[in-house]
Amino acid sequence: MTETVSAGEAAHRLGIAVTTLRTWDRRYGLGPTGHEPGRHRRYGPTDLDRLAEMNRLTGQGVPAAQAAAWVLGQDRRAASRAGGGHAVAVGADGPAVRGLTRAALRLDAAELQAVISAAVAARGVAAVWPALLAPVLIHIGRKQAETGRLIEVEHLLSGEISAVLRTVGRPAGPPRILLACADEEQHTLAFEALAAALGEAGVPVRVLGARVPASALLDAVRRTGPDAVAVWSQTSSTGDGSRLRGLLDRRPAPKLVLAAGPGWHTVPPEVARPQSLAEALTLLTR
Ligand code: B12
Repeated sequence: MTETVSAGEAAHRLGIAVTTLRTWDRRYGLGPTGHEPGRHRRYGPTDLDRLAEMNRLTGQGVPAAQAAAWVLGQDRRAASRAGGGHAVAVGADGPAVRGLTRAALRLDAAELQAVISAAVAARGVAAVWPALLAPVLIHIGRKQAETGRLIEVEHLLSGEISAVLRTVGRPAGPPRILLACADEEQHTLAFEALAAALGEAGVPVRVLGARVPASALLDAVRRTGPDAVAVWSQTSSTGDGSRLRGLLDRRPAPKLVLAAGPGWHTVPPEVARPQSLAEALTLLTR
């Protein structure tokens, strides 16, 4: 059976007053769906999602009437898409992940930009990447693999994420950390997030970006002498760990070499293998 909660519990979960909840119901029709007159109002998961969206929008300064119209309109858009459109199961992930996934599927660039920049401004990249951005990318990637479609969604979403991550300030000072994607690796977002999170932590970093041949990476290491080098591989075709050997063999070798991302295989044992943004941050800021 679907779990439903009382108005008091719903308000508590959203961090708003019960009176606000009742006002939204009375004025804008944002009450529990399927409510029978004379019975207590019980809010289900969809109702809570709608209210969370309403709360988020009003929290960003959108007038309540406009926010309600948007939330209710989104419901209608979702209903009209059912059957013909794309639905992505977001499982246990919360309403924020669902909302952003839907905005991506609608190719709603303005909404993507607004939501991602508000989230990053409020909570920082180190929190928003694992809680919101990575789950949305993973859902969309899964759906893309199932359908063979949605490449346009991946491109738009990636572009909007990159644009927001680039707005995070980079601290001054000589970078002691070098980040690069492996040769032929075009998936850059995780390292864009890592660079931004390091920036938030006040750590200067040099980022070489996508598709860095092993010889170019070695040249950059020779020229800049970083303490730590991290290389990202998303797919196994770019994750031949033996190519990291050159970094370990050069003298002086960087104190720390990281192979990050799910693509890596046959990685030399001296190389660290962080499994998350948080773990990479800990290793690099130690
Ligand atoms: C966005 C995206 C793109 C964008 C990239 C834009 C950019 N600037 O980065 C574009 C459109 C360019 C693209 C291109 C391609 N992509 Co693509 N893409 C993705 C997508 C949706 C997200 C990539 C990403 O940022 N991942 C990073 C995080 C969000 O995901 P994750 O690695 O799975 O996260 C896990 C860990 O890595 C860890 N983690 C998460 N964040 C971080 C951060 C750090 C620092 C660390 C250490 C760990 C960590 O936690 C997660 C759970 O374990 C993925 C789906 C996916 N699951 O990744 C497909 C995906 C990676 N792409 C895929 C493919 C096939 C391609 C293409 C070959 C063709 C295509 N179908 O699009 C091309 C070629 C790219 C190339 N040669 O490099 C496949 C790879 C399949 C495979 N296993 O080989 C995936 C998995 C989607 C799918 N169809 O199944 N892609």
